Amino acid sequence: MSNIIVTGGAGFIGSALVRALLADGAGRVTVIDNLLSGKEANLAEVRSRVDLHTVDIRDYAAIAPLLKGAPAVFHLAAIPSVPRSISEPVPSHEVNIDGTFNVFRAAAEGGVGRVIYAASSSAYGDTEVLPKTESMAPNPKSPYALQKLVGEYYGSVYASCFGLETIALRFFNVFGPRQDPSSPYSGVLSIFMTCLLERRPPTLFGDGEQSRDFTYVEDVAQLCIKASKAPSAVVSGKTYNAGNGGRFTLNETWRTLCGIEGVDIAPQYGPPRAGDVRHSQADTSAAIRDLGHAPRFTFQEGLRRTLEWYRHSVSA
Ligand code: UD2
Repeated sequence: MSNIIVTGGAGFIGSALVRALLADGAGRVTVIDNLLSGKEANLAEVRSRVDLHTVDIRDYAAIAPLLKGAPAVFHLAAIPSVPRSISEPVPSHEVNIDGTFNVFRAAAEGGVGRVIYAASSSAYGDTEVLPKTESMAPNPKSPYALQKLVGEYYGSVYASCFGLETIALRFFNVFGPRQDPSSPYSGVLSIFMTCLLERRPPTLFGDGEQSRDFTYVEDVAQLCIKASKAPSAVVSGKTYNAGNGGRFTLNETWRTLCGIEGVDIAPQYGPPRAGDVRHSQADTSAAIRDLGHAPRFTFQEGLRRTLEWYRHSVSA
């Protein structure tokens, strides 16, 4: 039986994609996840329709038989986080580069239909012009950014040299329900959510005027599915921005959240973070044109939904 595969499918974004695939008509989905940061609980409502394999993408012999003959592999497994790639460069490199190579190699050798690769907006680094378009030269500022870019290049080369259909989507600061707030490497919005609900000030690294194109997780999941269906002649071997197209500073984001909650809590400020990109905003026109990208959630609506999820789901 050949199933659609999601690596990292027990993670915050991966599990949203699994739910979206099942809603889109996939009978079953196979998840490959080492449960390092993913959680089986993220798949609770759909667990009976998911084949979960607790294996690590660093283990080629374990993943190759699972990928064999799959119509599509969504490769989301990774060790994310810019600061984590600086404090723990070895596992970050091994998973994000060696593990990603294993996925492309196993997909090519196993006759996979298409690999949809989760790339990162961090590949751009600091650009002089906003929004950031795919034709700009990448300029990675951290090990994580470089690793994710290498995965894009591998995807492109697997398309041109090995005849594997591939597509890379540069995710732009994805947020939403199930993003784990408990690690020092957690995404900033998951940290904001818990601070707000506990009435604590967040710590903003630097002046808080850095900006991000925060993208709601369900919009990213839908774009992944569209990327799996777009015509190969148009998209294979290419990279597309997977963002919302907006841009909000951390200061204004915290103020917006305080406004939604009806509280007034001044943030604290700390030193700037190494490897941090200053501003990030996606030009989404290529994804709209070639993939039919159509984000449904405004930033404010995404914030409201996410906050409600944390209010009801996170006790600590
Ligand atoms: C990068 C990528 C993003 C994704 C992600 C995966 C960019 C622009 N974005 O996200 O697309 O691949 O990596 O990890 O490179 N911050 C605080 N206080 C905190 C935590 C964070 O001020 O407690 C700041 C942080 O310094 C940064 C912003 O919030 O300026 C966002 O940080 P993040 O770790 O949520 O995500 P980022 O932008 O590194």
